[in-house]
Amino acid sequence: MSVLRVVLGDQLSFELSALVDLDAKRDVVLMMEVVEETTYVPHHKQKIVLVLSAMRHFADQLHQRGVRVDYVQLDAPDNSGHFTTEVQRAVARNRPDRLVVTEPGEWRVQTMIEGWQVLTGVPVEVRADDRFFATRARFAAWTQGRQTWRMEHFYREMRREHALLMEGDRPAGGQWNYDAANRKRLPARAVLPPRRRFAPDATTREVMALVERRFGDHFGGLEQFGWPVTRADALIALDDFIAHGLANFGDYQDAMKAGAPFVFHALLSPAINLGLLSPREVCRAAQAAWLSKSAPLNAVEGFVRQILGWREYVRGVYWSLMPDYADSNALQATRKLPAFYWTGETEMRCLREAIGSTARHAYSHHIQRLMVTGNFALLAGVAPREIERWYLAVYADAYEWVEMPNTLGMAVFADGGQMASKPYAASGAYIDRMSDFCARCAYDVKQKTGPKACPFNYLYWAFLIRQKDRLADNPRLAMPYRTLTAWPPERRQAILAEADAFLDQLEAKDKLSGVTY
Ligand code: FAD
Ligand code: DLZ
Ligand code: SF4
Repeated sequence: MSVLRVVLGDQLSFELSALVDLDAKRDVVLMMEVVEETTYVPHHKQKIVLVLSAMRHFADQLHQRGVRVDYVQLDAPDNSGHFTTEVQRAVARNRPDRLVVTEPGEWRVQTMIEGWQVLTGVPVEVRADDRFFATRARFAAWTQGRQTWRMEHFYREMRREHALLMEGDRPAGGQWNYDAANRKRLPARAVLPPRRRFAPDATTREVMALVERRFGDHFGGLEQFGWPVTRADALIALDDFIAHGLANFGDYQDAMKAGAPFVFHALLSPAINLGLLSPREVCRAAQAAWLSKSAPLNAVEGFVRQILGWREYVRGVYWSLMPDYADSNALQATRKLPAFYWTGETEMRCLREAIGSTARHAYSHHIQRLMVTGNFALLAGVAPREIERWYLAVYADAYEWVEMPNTLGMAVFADGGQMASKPYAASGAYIDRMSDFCARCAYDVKQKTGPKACPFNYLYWAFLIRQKDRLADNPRLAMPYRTLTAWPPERRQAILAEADAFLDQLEAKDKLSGVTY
């Protein structure tokens, strides 16, 4: 009985459910580099290099363990370019009795796998992805009978279930959540830790050349590539973060600083999402740092919440609500994505910084994604699908199961409140409070209207005015709507006109420049 075990590009874990009962004498592992995956969105060049290089290293390590790997390289002469046709070809080559695969991270790929049995004539077994703390079924059970699916409630169950940061049945330190302590602005003289980056080895350099040759017109640069592409390097990156970043992670989690895109963040999502690190070992390493008193509880709880809470929760939301979720547009937003998301050419310094680090590193941290690029798309009324495809393309850690709920649910409120209790809409004052961007911006964050006024200011109020029918009843927005009601109608009209003029001018400029992807 020989089994063909399919390992997808983000399933690079030796403990993968599709590999647990592998028989090295009889079985074959199939790995496929296919152009369909490298181009279904115009991925940042670093993301393609990361995935392909990590796949090649993983295949080498399987070889070293005596496993037979049928590896299809992107430039192989007969490569058909699609998962399904490559699986058909591999079945013809290897003549297996069965196919085994771990459930994929994207709906799109799941629908492909559903066709494999009929197309190949070989039985296909799809196994749960037990690298996550919660299976899809566990999340679905949690949603039963609940009107709202708040992350915090799910997170508490996960803490209990996985005994992380617990003292018996009580949360460590007596509180479940220390978020209130985690919103400090970075002091001007704060010393940021140097970050452990990894120089490309021969395999990565080979993939870089391939990517420049085949995808040279894709977004972003390769010069700063420093992501770990093996488990060994990913473990070094984890140790480095625990030793030098974690202690301050909590305090400065929301802080932004020009020229310092990483602040105290972990930079671990690319490795975790590929499978090089397990979320369990990352959370345990953080807990151990707290137990050994090398990091305070507000930092460790804040960090564990991102992984045990948010990461698991967004995956649950994705699989519970797909495929309809992808078309969510509760706020009826229709604008095209401004071209500066691809070029970084804007006078708005906060956006220039966030998009610049995205281009250089295929990374920006959560608050830059949520409160700068996401907030602008929300306030400008960019069509959810446009901004969603952008996030999926530009970040090294982006896969639909995690990116889509973060974008549609958190950043642009396209799901109408399934995830967030209110839109994360903010004026320039928030960005000014949490960063040093505004001090040297062409716009003035203190001015509310006029040619020098920070666009986030009038866009924020125009957004609330336009969305009044949908949002005014939200108790968490009672205060700004009370403010708006007190304004004379002419003031509201003037704000709307100014916001429209700004956005129309942006659109007109984009039409002239013709930048598209
Ligand atoms: P840290 O801030 O140090 O956090 C530690 C870990 O927690 C991360 O490595 C990640 O595994 C997890 N985490 C933190 N926040 C989230 C979250 N909201 N959802 C899921 N996991 C989280 N994350 C992705 O992994 N892939 C994406 O495609 C992605 N797209 C996003 C799009 C938008 C619009 C927003 C607002 C957020 C998105 N995130 C995404 C979540 C978050 O921004 C990244 O996980 C984080 O910035 C990764 O950097 P880090 O490893 O330094 O994380
Ligand atoms: C992201 C990506 C890229 C760029 N290329 C490949 C590839 O050539 N082969 C592969 O197996 N996986 C790739 N991936 C990751 C897949 O897109 C990912 O496995 C699916 O989106 C399912 O989550
Ligand atoms: Fe961004 Fe406005 Fe600050 Fe400029 S002034 S950096 S546009 S928030």
